[in-house]
Amino acid sequence: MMDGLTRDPFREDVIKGLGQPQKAIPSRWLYDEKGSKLFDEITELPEYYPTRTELKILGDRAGEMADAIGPEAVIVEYGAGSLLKVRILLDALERPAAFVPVDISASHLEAAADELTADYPDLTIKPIASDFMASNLGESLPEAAGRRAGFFPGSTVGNLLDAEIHRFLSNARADLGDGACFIIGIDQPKPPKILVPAYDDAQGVTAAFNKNLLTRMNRELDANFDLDAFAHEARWNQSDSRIEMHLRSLKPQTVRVAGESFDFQDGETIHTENSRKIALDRFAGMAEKAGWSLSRHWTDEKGLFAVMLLEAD
Ligand code: AVI
Repeated sequence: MMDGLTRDPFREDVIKGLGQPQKAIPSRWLYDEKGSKLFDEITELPEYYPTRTELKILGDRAGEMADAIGPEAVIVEYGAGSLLKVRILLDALERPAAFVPVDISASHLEAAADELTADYPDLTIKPIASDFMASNLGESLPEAAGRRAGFFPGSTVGNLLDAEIHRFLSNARADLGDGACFIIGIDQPKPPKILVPAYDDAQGVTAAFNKNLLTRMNRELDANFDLDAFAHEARWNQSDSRIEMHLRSLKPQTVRVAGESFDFQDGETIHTENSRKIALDRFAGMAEKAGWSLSRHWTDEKGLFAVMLLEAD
């Protein structure tokens, strides 16, 4: 519970978001401890193809990625999540000099660093506890003979807005410096008959992940959401090339959150996440504006997912 003087960004985002004509809460609030566990479960679902497809691309093509990056590189992983992915890259690289995981959770980072140290005794590991959207990492990065390579797998870039992608890529360009490259995994546009089940699975794990936001508001913001009065919804928005997650009110109702009241009509939704599927040419344009060129990409047989290589201009 926050005192009246401490800023609570969760409360601020929720109160502002529920006051908009289309109620919306930024997707980063989906990831409390329970939410992060549920997301891990999602990555193993039969319908959720992105994680296993990206892992397969990395497994098959890490040698080519390592050749493109070159020897004695400093690898900077943004939002360092699954170490599984960076290990595939590290194993293929020639004498990687340093690994810099950047993550907001200090405890997550510590555990990650400990695990890696045991397996890569010659690698300098320098965790940075920071929001991956923050800038000014440059001075904290270790020096090395090779170049700096950003690594941002998982298609998390698809959860950001245009302006956020621009800020993120521009910051990374400034931090990684001239001569850097950047490896980014991005889910690709495809028919809704594949996309919708990936975000509305038969076992209901994605529904639980989405509804956990209501539980979190009940717990942390003294809200009184009735979980049975909202339904999970995954919608394909063709014009914006994105899957949207919503929580749909199943009846007219009033909910109290952090001392304020919010009315819901029957069928009204809270928009909780965008998962954009950004095609190669579109992403190339975004990268260009932030000082990067798309130099090549690797994909799977069906073109479901793409791992892109950007080079600093
Ligand atoms: C983390 N992110 C890339 C996931 C995605 O596919 O957009 C989050 C997610 N939401 C529902 N399922 C998975």
